[in-house]
Amino acid sequence: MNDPIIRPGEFPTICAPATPQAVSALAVIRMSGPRALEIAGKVFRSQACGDLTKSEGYRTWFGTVKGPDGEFLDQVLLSVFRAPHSYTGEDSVEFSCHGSLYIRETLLRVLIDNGAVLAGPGEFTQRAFMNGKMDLTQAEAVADLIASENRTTHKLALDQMRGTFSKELAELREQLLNVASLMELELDFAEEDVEFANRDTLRSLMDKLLEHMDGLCESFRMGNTLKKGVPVAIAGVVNAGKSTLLNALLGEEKALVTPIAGTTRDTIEDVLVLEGIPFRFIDTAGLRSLGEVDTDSQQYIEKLGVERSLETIRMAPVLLLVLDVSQPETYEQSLQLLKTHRKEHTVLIVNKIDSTSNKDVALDYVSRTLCNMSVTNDSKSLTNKLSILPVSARDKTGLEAVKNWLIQEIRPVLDTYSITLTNVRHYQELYTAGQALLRVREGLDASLSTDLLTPDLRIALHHIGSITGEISTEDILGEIFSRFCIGK
Ligand SMILES: Nc1nc2c(ncn2[C@@H]2O[C@H](COP(=O)(O)OP(=O)(O)OP(=O)(O)O)[C@@H](O)[C@H]2O)c(=O)[nH]1
Ligand SMILES: [Mg+2]
Repeated sequence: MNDPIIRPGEFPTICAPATPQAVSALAVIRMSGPRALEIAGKVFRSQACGDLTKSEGYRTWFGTVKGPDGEFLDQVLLSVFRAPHSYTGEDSVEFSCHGSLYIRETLLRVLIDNGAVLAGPGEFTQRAFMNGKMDLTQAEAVADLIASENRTTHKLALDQMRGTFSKELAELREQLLNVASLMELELDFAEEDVEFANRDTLRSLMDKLLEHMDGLCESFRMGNTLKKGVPVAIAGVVNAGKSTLLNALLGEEKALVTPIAGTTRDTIEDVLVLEGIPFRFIDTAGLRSLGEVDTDSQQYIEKLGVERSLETIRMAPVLLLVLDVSQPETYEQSLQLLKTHRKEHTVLIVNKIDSTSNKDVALDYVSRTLCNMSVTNDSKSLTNKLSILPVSARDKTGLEAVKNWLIQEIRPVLDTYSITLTNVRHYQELYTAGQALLRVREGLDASLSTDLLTPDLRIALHHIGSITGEISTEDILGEIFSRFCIGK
């Protein structure tokens, strides 16, 4: 009865668990391929359904499945999908059985005994790609969707899965193809020295394409930032309470806190998701001028920490500048940092507000110091649109205002990026294509002949095509789908 042999010329029928390998109320086992209904029909019995191979698609049947010796194994629900209206584009079934490890493994074994093979990682999605149900970027987005942990990464994956990015690429490719075919035509008529592609039109088209690709590559930086969390540097002079603020925001004792100035040496970071936006808070070493120090002294370590802090502040788009309200003598030094390190998104955190008897007076004093500095420095931008938030990191007051400020600052920025390139492979391909186009653009300026321009055009086309999978090699496919989990 057993029929493990794959029929010649046929894609094997694959099966795999789609739910995790753990005891649960229910488990799902899926099977896809030309023989999915036939194999399922051998192990599944249902009075209502009768011959499963004749079942229409989008139907769910209640019935039983049997074990290797024909014994009753479980009661299940079996969903039927008929090609091409299934995830993979092939005939597919999904068994919802009880989530015992024994039932799951036995059911899989019976399916394999009857001719199915165990799927590799991502093989269902690979089939969907092969059958034209989605292009490569969409298939990759499925893996991102499964891995998404918050609303932002979920939205990025969904946008990509809906094909927004693919559509944009397809347009790019189409325009390039038009140019390339005209130039290839010129090659065919090389003897006659004709110009089918007007060089001025070509030049402006190249400029447009390059600008477009630049924008996409730029959005990779943004997309990547989003995946890892928007970097938020917590900076200020020593002892201002930066580490206490980090701990209070994260709700855990992540960084060491002591009354000793210069406690934090290395940057310490962790991600916190606020209303779906991942923020990566980075606590830095307190900034103070250490001058010349011996390389074998303790101070040297602190100096290295300070250098690292400055680098972090430079890279992060958001700055929480922490000021210790109980130390007015540090105000100027703290506020000087606004001059040197102000970001587009900066907030002044007036910390240790618990230590003042009159909060309003203290805040007013900070504001006045800031205004005075602005006047003396002739730099009105210091106070311009700067939010000042009173906080007690120790008592955990004022934190909601800090979180709200972050959300209000960053959400509009994220909303402007509707199409975001987040995948490093896409970025590499686009970048290489862009480099090739740049060479074509330079070649046009140098009035290079068509036969010298076309190779780079072909390279650009090849790389754009390999993003969506129009041009794909086995190696690329193997690498992409191996990152999936089994059963997807
Ligand atoms: N009263 C009061 N004390 C605070 C507050 N926040 C921090 N402190 C105290 O200030 C001291 C320094 O706190 P840290 O969080 O280590 O300061 P830091 O800015 O990280 O210091 P460095 O890493 O040395 O630059 C500790 O004794 C904290 O308990 C606060 O809101 N109120
Ligand atoms: Mg610290």
